Amino acid sequence: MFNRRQLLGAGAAGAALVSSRSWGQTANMGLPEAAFMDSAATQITPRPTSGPDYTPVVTLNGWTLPHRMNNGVKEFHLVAEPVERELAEGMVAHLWGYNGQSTGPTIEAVEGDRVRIFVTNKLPEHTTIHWHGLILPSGMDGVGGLSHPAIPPGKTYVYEFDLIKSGTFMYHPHADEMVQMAMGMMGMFIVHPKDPTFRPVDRDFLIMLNAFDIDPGTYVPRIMTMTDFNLWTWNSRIFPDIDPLVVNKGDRVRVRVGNLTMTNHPIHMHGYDFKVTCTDGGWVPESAQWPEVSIDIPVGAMRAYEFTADHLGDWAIHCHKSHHTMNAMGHDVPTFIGVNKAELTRKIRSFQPEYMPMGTAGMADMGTMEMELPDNTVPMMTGWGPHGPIEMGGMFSVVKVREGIAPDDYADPGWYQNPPGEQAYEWTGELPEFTRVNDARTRLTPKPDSKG
Ligand SMILES: [Cu+2]
Repeated sequence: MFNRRQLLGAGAAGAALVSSRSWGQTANMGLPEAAFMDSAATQITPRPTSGPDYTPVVTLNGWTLPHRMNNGVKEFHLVAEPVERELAEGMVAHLWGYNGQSTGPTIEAVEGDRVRIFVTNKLPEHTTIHWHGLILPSGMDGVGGLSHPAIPPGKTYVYEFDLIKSGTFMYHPHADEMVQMAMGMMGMFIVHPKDPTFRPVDRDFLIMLNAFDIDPGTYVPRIMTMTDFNLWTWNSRIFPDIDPLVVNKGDRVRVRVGNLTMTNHPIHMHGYDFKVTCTDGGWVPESAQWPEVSIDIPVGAMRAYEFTADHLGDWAIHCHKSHHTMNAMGHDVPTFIGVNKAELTRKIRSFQPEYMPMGTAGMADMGTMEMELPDNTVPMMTGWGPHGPIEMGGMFSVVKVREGIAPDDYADPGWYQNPPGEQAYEWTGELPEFTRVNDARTRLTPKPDSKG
């Protein structure tokens, strides 16, 4: 029987049912159904009703691939194909992905399972899937030409292996890899522990770090870009449209972050300290864990960290490289801070009356500006909070810790109301005269007795 439990999932930001397509029924009789997702909304997977208990992962703006049981083997069907992915409202990218989306659906199984994964290639060129971090037979490793012949367009290959260890793994092509990964082909592979008492959590979030270089007004990523990407994404999604991480106070929370970009990302979460509990190599023993507030996710690696959600609030979670929390920005813009543009502005306005000088006092005005943008792009810095513009983009979201959130409820609870006395406020009393040292050579902190 086809296991439909995941098909009932309702998203945090609206429900989109998994639909299915048939792929040449005569030729592919006996293949598991290839589920298809047409929405970028987070799909919540219900808890398992048979087998070992585990908390299903929540892939932000993603979904878990349904499977069926066939004589004790868990069967999945991935379809590599061109997809249209909404990176944010107002911006769609033409990517390559799996089963209708980039990133591909999350595969979830349990330690000890045997899995059989059918991979149908609907791309215009050959592909493979490498199962990053999984311990498996050499011929199942998915390196085109090395492990097995690459899968030609229109063909289906079968991968089959035992899941001998639990943890967080990834999948991606290992054939024309540079192009296919730049086009968005990647996903996560979660193996839950067979023992439900091994490091259980109440909430388990999943973020795949990826990146695209898409010129404003265009749809297809520039595949030759190596470092100057202009869209830094989580699960092929950018702020302000990455879903929040909704948590009930007191929950034990795990966040698993994989990095298949070409640079490292220090993921910083406010309000908490936490410890790395797992890498794509396996679980970190408790004696080897140390506290952090930013965790660097190396290229081609995964880090999972855990914390207990004791602190109520809206807590930013973001990459600490400040260029990675911007959208669609150019890197060749000159710096104008401190430049007097009055004369220049007067001259330009004589033939272009609506000209606006920008950047002379920083770039914060970009966060509120309503500039005319080309089709199919998003502002560089954007997003509104309860107290004004957030001035972020790219790899940014919010951890929302509240009281009274029901188990498995991930609906956005809105903005946090700071209790009285717990919010920074304006000083409205007298301001003292500021003493400044005028000597340009000695602009150091003045001694208490020095006079300007
Ligand atoms: Cu980053």
